[in-house]
Amino acid sequence: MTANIDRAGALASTHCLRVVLGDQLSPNIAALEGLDAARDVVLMMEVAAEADEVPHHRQKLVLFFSAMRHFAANLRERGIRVDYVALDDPANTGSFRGEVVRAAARHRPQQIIATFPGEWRVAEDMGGWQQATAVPVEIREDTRFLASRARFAEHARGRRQLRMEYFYREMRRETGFLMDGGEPAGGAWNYDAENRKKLPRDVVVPPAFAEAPDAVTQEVIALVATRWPDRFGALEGFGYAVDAAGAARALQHFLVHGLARFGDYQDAMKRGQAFLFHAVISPYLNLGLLDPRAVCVAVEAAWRGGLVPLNAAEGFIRQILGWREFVRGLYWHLMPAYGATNALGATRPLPDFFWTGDTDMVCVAETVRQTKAHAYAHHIQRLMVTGNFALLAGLDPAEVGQWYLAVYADAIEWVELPNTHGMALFADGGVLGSKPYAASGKYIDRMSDYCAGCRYDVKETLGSTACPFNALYWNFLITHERLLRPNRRMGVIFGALDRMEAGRRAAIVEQASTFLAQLHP
Ligand code: DLZ
Ligand code: SF4
Repeated sequence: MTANIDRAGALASTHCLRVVLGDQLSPNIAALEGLDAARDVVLMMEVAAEADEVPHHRQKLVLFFSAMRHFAANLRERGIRVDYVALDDPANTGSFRGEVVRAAARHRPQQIIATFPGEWRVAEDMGGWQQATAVPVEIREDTRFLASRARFAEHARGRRQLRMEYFYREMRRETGFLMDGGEPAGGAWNYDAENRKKLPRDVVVPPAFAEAPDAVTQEVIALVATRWPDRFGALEGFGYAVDAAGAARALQHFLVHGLARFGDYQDAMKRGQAFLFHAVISPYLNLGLLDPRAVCVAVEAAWRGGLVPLNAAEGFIRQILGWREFVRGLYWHLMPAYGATNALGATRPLPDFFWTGDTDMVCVAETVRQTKAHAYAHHIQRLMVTGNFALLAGLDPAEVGQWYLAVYADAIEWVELPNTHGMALFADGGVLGSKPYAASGKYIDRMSDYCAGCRYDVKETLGSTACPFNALYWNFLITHERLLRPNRRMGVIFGALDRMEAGRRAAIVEQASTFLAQLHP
């Protein structure tokens, strides 16, 4: 694929160069507002520096590049000139900065217009484009979020702690989603307590959404296979939608097949079932193929139309209107200091099995297997299996963050970092969550069918067949006792630790340290 503009004709005539990044694939993206099709050019660039920033899963690379190519084709169909720099263009410098400079020289625009990006690192880079090109650069606020960065700052002002629940209620009031007059629909703001059911043994799981790759996607798959032959992540079975129409079909599939039971079973895990009742629309939301407002409208309509129960609609809208907006606001409010925190002083390197899946712990092996196969795992697998393991084992938050950013198709740093660094690892010391999400094997056993097929015994804490999560869990509490004991929400658990006999406590510490020592043979 080559840049298909008339270069000679473009010289001296371009009014604005409008930059659209890989996660800005929305027709209403701010940088395109006021576009003059006769004089403006849209710049899109596939660059190696972004593909290699972390070892992104190969399906994620395919998703980004194919979705970018479809977006460009769509703009062209609408008569808009697009200068598209493909990854294998021999002149490609491999970086945003290099490509913006080259494009400025090609088109000699009077102005460059971009939309504020989704990563601190890219925002810093963008801040240097004006100097590098000697062309005025306008960076517009990303209006696709329901709360602007300024709106979040207003929420955060004067608060000692930031909690999703209060922000979420403000957003419900402001947007009117699931509101009946001034009151929350059904009388309660949050039905989380009804979101934690275990799957019945005979549950019938709906068919997974998948679309066969079209010619454009097939070309990108071949490109990625050639360029990254050994990178993490299967290419076979790529089934993501790659444009807005496909993303709309994915949403429809979820509304029909998943949503009604999503509320009940959103925390459940089942071997061999990656998707269960989950929507798997986060990649589309985060690339811009789906609009969060439109998703909330559709989900609320399904409830008001009597198609799904309130706990399903509320649980889903809370993820979009509450959690997604909250973590994005928090990211921009606290970066760059936020990413550098390490409140628990965790320094252990990431074990190889995060990449290979080669471990006897079935819960971890299964989560990594699914991640490799689909560039996807659901929130409880990310939080309570791999995340919980990383927390309990004291894995270095920076390494863990890079892993999450690399392996999930929906991971852009604004969403990945707070979820990993704050929620899963407590590396922020409690800015985002009131206590660490630490759990023993018992939690995993309650929410999944993993333990039944595991060589470890989830009921045992000591001995060679004991579930590693159990000793690691108590060892974690013992290790961080000084920091965590004052937390009133941990009172019950420290009470249990206090009642533990000294000999057992010592044996648990020994068991955990033996296990940790063999993580890096
Ligand atoms: C994740 C990603 C990848 C793999 N490749 C590109 C790319 O080639 N071009 C692009 O514009 N964006 C890419 N992205 C997304 C960026 O790394 C980054 O997350 C966003 O630009 C932040 O807004
Ligand atoms: Fe995971 Fe422990 Fe259950 Fe095995 S027994 S699947 S290691 S929680």
